[in-house]
Amino acid sequence: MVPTVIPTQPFGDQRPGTSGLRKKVRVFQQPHYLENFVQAIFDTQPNLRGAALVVGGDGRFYNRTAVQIILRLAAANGVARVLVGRGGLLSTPAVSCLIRKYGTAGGIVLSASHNPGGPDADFGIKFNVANGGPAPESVTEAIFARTQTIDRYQILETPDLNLDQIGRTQLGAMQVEVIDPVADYAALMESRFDFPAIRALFASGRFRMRFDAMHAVTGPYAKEILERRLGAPEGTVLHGTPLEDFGGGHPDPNLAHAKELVARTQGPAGLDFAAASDGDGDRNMILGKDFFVTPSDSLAVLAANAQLIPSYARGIAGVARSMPTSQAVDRVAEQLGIPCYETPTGWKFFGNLLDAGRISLCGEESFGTGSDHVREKDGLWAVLFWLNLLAVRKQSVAQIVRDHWRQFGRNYYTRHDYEGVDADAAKGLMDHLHSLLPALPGKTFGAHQVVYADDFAYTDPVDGSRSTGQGIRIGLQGGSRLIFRLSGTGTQGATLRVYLESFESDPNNQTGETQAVMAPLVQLAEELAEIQKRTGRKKPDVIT
Ligand code: VG1
Ligand code: CO
Repeated sequence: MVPTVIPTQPFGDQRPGTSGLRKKVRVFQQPHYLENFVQAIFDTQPNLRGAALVVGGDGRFYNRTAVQIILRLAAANGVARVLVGRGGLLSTPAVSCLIRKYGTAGGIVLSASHNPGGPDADFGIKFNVANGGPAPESVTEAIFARTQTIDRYQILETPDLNLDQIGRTQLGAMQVEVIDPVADYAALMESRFDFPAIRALFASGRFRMRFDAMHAVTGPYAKEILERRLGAPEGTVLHGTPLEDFGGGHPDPNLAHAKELVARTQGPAGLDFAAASDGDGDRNMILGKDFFVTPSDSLAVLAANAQLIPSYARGIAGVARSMPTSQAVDRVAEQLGIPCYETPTGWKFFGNLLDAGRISLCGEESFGTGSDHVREKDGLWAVLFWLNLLAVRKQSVAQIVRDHWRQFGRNYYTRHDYEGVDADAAKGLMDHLHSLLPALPGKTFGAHQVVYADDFAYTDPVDGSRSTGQGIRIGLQGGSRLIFRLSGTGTQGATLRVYLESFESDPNNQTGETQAVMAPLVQLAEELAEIQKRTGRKKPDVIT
């Protein structure tokens, strides 16, 4: 079958952000828009010719259409074989698992993660490389550069394939294999954790949990792993059917968007454990009875307890956290005598460290936790880690975290997001902060003395690549920090993220209410950044 060559013109706006190219569905629906971006991948990654590729997405609106288009482009560009999840579904960590297990040259993930789905909502596409992780900046920049000059793409003009039936078909010379999206991933999880111990926890009948899949991709994964393989009662998984619009909700597992789940953990009849994941299954939220575990604390607790888990019985090599993530894990690393790396926001920066064996666990404050088992953050993996921990330690979530604070100190932490801010105002605010930086060190604001103030830059210790302009970092005496960054995943205006962290080593002062404890730092952030004056916003849209 001879590919058709279609003339096209560049779209100016195809630069991938923190996690791939994210735009409104309507933008992706423009003629040639998706085709251009995918052709740019093939044009810049010649190793995909004759190779295998994994393709799948989180099931949101436009997922099915996009998968069909990508298959036709892949066939026309000489890809030999594509593994695609049934119904076009694959969670982000499952894509990573499949790329690694079957040694494919890469994968294409279709998702806008935690952003809403539907014809008027968001869509996204991300290219992952052969290690299973998001493409490094050098690759995403090359793809972007190609989108700026592209003048044609190649496609097969064929009818849609049936993606709902497992099995092999041909598309021109390319083989398409529709696979069970869950099986390989579930087997990987079973190999990493003590499933018999978790099964016994459920069988005891004294442990009550719910997992909220938020009508996104993790429903089928959680049902298979929690309810079938681990014997949790049917109904443990809530909102387990993936829907194109996520049931109208916001598939973002945090205190603001998973209110219903949080409520189920509260009061005398509250659940012992609850968890949720996001649109594409790479995020996690962990709740205990009357207790919320901040993602930063979760990473620290997992690192401190890793040896209780079969896959880490012999210890962990090192840890990494994104810059805005709290420093809780730093002190665990210090005590364990292992390295701790601080990377820019986005999972792609963990890839080299994981590949080089320098770290075993890593995480982000944005509900992302993961390890060397794949090269993406992994929501269900984190939930299973906690379940394994609860089964072994036989304590509640709250007891485990409070013990941790007593031993290592508590990092109070909060993130304030201002969404859909005028882009120029946001840029002005960051420029203003920038201009303050040189004079800040040594200055005192109320009880706070500034120790350092910089614009975070990172040199990858493995390949020496450098990333600059990764967010404003202001360190205060005593370990508190203020961080300001603009989001790289939004699809409308700018989103300002203000990250605040305050350290408390005294066990008698570790039970404060987070927002109350943080009030002075919130005020300092306002004073320095002039948020109200510059954005017109009196308060953040989302507090996590
Ligand atoms: C956000 C988070 C970041 C995360 C990224 C992708 O980016 O802050 O930590 O890696 O989303 O997550 P930003 O640039 O909007 O702050 V997901 O679940 O898309 O893959
Ligand atoms: Co996600």
